[in-house]
Amino acid sequence: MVKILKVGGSILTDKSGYASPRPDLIRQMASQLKGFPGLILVHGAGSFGHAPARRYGLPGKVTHEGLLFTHQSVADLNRQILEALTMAGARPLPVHPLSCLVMRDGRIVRMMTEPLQEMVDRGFLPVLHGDVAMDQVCGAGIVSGDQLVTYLASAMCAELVALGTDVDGVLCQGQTIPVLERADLSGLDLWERSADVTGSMRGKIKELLDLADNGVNSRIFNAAVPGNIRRVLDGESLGTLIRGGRA
Ligand code: IP8
Repeated sequence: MVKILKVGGSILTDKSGYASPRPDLIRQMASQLKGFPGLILVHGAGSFGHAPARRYGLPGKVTHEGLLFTHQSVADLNRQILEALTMAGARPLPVHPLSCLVMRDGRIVRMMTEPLQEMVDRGFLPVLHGDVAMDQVCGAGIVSGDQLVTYLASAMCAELVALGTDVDGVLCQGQTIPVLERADLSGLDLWERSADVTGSMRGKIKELLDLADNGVNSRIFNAAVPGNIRRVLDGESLGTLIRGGRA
């Protein structure tokens, strides 16, 4: 059983810039991740992924330059995050989705999870990220951190799934909704900050409701607040619980 944490690119990078890290927030995250056995970390791509993807017409347009440059850019963010995690004593190892999964029509159909399990079993922290990926139908596309989380949560029977964003959870009319089930969705006027190439809050909720349908609940919380990442990994009920239920 593993715990899966995703921290969004809107926290770790400045999305109004181009490949702009936020070193203080990267360090703040890293300082909370020492000493959690069984943890897998996925981080968003932020301005290291969405800006180059848009520039090269991804997803949709498949060029060598677009794939290579976008991958190298998100791998650079991953390298900076690994550096901070190493400094914090969290024993991280990088895992690049481009090299270990394949998609069909934008959805992961196969991913090699054995290396992740071995890393976790030996007390290391695997660190994945939103990436470009090969696709058996489209040639190539983008795999979001959110999709990685839901795939891994099902494939590796996660006991805890938490997605850290820069807002307090799923917001409706300025209020955080404590619990969200599929049946609640149609009546809600959800708050959305920005649409990026992988779909933002709406995309996240869709992924997590599908996961809840498969019996795995998850939580969306504010990972920018100091200490919240530790609290959520310790099992505190922060933000919004995305739950399987009535639908
Ligand atoms: O930030 C997107 O990943 P996300 C990955 O987790 C790219 O949605 C390359 C834009």
